[in-house]
Amino acid sequence: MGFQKDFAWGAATSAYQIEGAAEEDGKGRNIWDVYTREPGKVYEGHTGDIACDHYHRFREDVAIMKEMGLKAYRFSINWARVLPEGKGKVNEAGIAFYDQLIDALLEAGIEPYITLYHWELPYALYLKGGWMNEKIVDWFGAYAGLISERFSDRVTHFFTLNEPQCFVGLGFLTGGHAPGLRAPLRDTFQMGHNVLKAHGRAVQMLRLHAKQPIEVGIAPTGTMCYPATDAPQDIDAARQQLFAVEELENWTWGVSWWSDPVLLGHYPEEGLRKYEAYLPRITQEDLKLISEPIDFYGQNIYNGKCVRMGGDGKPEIVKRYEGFPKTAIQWPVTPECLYWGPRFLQERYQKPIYITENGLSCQDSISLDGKVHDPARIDFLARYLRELKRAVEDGVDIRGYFQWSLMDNFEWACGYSERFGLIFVDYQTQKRIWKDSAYWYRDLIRENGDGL
Ligand code: IFM
Repeated sequence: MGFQKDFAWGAATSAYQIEGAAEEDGKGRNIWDVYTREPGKVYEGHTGDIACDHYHRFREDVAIMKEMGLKAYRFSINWARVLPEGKGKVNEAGIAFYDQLIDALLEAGIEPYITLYHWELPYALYLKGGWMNEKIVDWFGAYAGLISERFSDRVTHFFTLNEPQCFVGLGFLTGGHAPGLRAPLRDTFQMGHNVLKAHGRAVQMLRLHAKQPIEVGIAPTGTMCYPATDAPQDIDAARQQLFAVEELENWTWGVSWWSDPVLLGHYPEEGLRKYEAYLPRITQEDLKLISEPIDFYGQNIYNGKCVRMGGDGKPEIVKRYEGFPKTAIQWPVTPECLYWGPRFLQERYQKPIYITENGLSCQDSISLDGKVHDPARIDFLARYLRELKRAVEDGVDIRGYFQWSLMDNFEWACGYSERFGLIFVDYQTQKRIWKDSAYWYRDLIRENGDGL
């Protein structure tokens, strides 16, 4: 037994990271359009103004996906491209772009998976307080309604938010991402709560405007945990550690603080105690909205911590040995996280799972032979996907896997210095070159992962 026949082998991208066309056809600005212009914020002053020029080259990109044999493609809508002010007047040219993209995907036999929010907060809404303003629950809801209204005749899978951990944490707590604030803790908790309420409202609005039955989920991130040994106490320690809440200064990075309210209808007790002094008023009505039922659970998984049960009966993180393998962006290579992560998440949340992102950045370049050789990516993916397959074989209901990323793109504060793609993008010419890993992934999809 291996991956199910209709397993969604996919790749993912996000709007700001690939689209470019930052000021075309009536698009409004978002916080990244503005942030990237501030000196010193992004590596060598890079911006997403052009990025992979996907806005103009999407047909070529869909042709690549088709050749790769992708079954599914996860992309985000650039909120200010369809609603330049974030609300109110619709930009039909923006809608037309996504209409064409969706049609091209369907024609190529690729299932579109839409993410509503992959960090593209319209600047006009930011000026009104953005995630701090409770009205964003309705703004995001209206936006979700519009997307459903226009696209759900052809698209049946939607994710509300990508990685609230990052866009609240990096954007508003540590300030390394747009809009680059270090807001007081109390404000960040308020924001987090608004974010979750906005998710709930979006779920309602997606369904309300749907033209056919749709499936809705969320795509958070987090560092997974895996046990040091197969001993039950280490497994239990890893599970406990995965769902523990973080220390106050890192609070956004936890898994349970975001996912428990969505899936279980309450914030974790441990967090309510630890963060008490900073929390906003949380009502039963809020929790009901936040836990509006969803159909599946997405999780972005890149790495994990090795955990064992300590002598004091508390989970203990095992120190990595010197020279532990890591990717170009310095993230540890820990394939086990793709077995234990989905397993623990499904135990707790009881939903089908999609791995909504997984991948790595490498020091890719064009070799003398004109090709891009990336053995490290192939090795990484093979190791990780073997673990995912093991999870499937042990009964974890995993419906799909989205490799991050289809092509090299704008890696936020790192600009174009990190390459996460299966497809190499030469930013001087916008030429797309298949990396060896893209061929490898194509072959893997053809055999439905059997050879892993
Ligand atoms: O590029 C990002 C993506 O936008 C969100 N998840 C992690 C990726 C790699 O850093």
